[in-house]
Amino acid sequence: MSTTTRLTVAQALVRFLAQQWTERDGVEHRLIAGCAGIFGHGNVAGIGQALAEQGAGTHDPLPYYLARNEQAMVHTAVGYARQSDRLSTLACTSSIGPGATNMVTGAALATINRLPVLLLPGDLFATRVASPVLQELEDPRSYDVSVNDCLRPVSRFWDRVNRPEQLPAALLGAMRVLTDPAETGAVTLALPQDVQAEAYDWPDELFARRVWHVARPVPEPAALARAAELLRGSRRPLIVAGGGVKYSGACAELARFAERHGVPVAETQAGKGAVPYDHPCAVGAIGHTGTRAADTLAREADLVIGIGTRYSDFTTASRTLFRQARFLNVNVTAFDAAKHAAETLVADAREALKALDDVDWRADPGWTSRAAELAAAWQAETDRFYGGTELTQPVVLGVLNEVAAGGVVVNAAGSMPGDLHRLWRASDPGQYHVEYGYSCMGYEIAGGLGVKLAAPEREVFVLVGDGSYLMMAQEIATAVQEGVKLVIVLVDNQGFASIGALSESVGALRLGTAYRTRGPDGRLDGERLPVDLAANAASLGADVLTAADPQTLRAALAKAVASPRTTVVYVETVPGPAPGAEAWWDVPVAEVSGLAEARAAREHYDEAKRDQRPYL
Ligand SMILES: Cc1ncc(C[n+]2csc(CCOP(=O)(O)OP(=O)(O)O)c2C)c(N)n1
Ligand SMILES: [Mg+2]
Repeated sequence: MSTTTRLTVAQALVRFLAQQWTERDGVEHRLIAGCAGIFGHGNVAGIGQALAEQGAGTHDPLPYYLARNEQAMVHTAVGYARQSDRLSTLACTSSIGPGATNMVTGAALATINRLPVLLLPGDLFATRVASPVLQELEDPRSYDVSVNDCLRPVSRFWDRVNRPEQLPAALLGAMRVLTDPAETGAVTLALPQDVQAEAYDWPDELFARRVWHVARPVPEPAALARAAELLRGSRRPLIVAGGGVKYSGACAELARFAERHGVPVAETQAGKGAVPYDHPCAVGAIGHTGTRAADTLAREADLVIGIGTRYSDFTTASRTLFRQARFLNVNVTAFDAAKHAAETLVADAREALKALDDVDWRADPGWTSRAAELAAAWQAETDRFYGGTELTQPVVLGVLNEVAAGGVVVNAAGSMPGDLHRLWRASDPGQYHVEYGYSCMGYEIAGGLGVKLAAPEREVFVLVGDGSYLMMAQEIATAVQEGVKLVIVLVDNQGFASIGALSESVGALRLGTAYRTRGPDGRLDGERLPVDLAANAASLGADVLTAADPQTLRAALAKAVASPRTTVVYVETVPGPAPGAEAWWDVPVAEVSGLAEARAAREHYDEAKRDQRPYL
């Protein structure tokens, strides 16, 4: 006879989440390892009460992490999920209204990067008994709308639990999408505040331990035969390794396949580290932020084997990079596999690589050796950038690369992702964590916190620009609260170096890209701002060290590594040599303008655009 337990909807939800596991290759992980949140009306009396009641503080089945900003807490969940190869993540609970809409950016970031996060925004009364409540958006056309509907287009699964009876199906639907490699992303369960507190007799099966098998779909035999034929016809193949290689745990299979068949391996931002930087087939970063080695090969390749990549415009150099190639795409998601009119293998990356390994075929030996020569030349160039005597950004990365061996580097926006993509030397796949699907300023510290929670045994180095830091530094307080140690390298160049350079190149005169007071001519080109970011970091509870040259930077980083406390190493960089773009990026320029700079930029733009292809 089935038994029941009487609990509130929120209590049932918390008890259910603590019992969810993933399994892949026989290894199990907690699917929801904890719950980040900020309480207010809409979640304090429901989920807040349920979390308080569940257990004994830090040993709670679903530990609670108090965050400082709802967007940031979703970044933390994303960092956690990515470092866990999507097998484990965090839930995020918010109050209604601004708490919920603050999560929209984090949700978009998760969905774009194909990373699982579970969002639990509070919602209006299902009974509407007291409408309009504080923070309610009223829509005169329909009472069935709340701000949580903003989360629909950025979620891969979205549901509103208007009655207790709806909870079990909503939960199962949510877990299915979180654990499906092809569908995963942000998952939202909007929870009306009155329903959260409502009691119901739940069947006890709801709280049984449940293991979600994370699938490794195998390639269809006919598709495999077509792929094999393409391989056998190729003399100059190039692999483009994306994040899917890492999430599938296919890095060893990729390295073996590349060696056996003599195929150079280029990497996207999400795929960087899939093969060690000094692997004989590694040619490094590809695309607009690519190495000369990879981008040269991309232009000459006759076959591009995309594995676990979504082919963003940075990867394809806005569809100007691959000039002679056909595409063979291996992807667990049919949507991505089909891009660029490719021959498709809709499959798990590891399974597909194992199957393709049996094809009796090799790239032209001249092509393989040329790739190795180009890669060696790029390594020599990296040494030159790393070896400067002044604190330019590449020199900062060089010193950090030396100190950070075995650690994880975290970054997201500004000029650093490009420099990191081209120059960073990663020896294992977990060492490189640059969020470049959404490239969201403010991800760095919050995301780094999630990385460290997921991989406490690793040193986590957060690289953050002054612009990103000013947008979202407050999670330093959360790291201090949790005793979670981060090494944060704060790179101050007085504004938006990246967008400043882009602005100049499109004839926009660097408007609004330097941090300066309003000057005599009415433009933002006056005095340097008297903002002290090092003091700001100290005020949030971090230890702060300052570096003025490569030697003091090395010493400060060593001290930060030795310390058990979250430490910010503050660095003011100087402009200096940095690797330039080897391939284009399409940013449209004004077609008419009174500015000579804009007219010149448009001429360049029109010329570059001629190389753009539809990839049919
Ligand atoms: C949330 C968000 N807003 C705007 C942008 C556009 N953007 C990209 S980089 C950048 C400037 C970043 O400045 P900083 O962190 O100081 O890095 P720097 O460019 O100086 O290296 C801006 C405004 C963005 N990526 N994310
Ligand atoms: Mg800056």
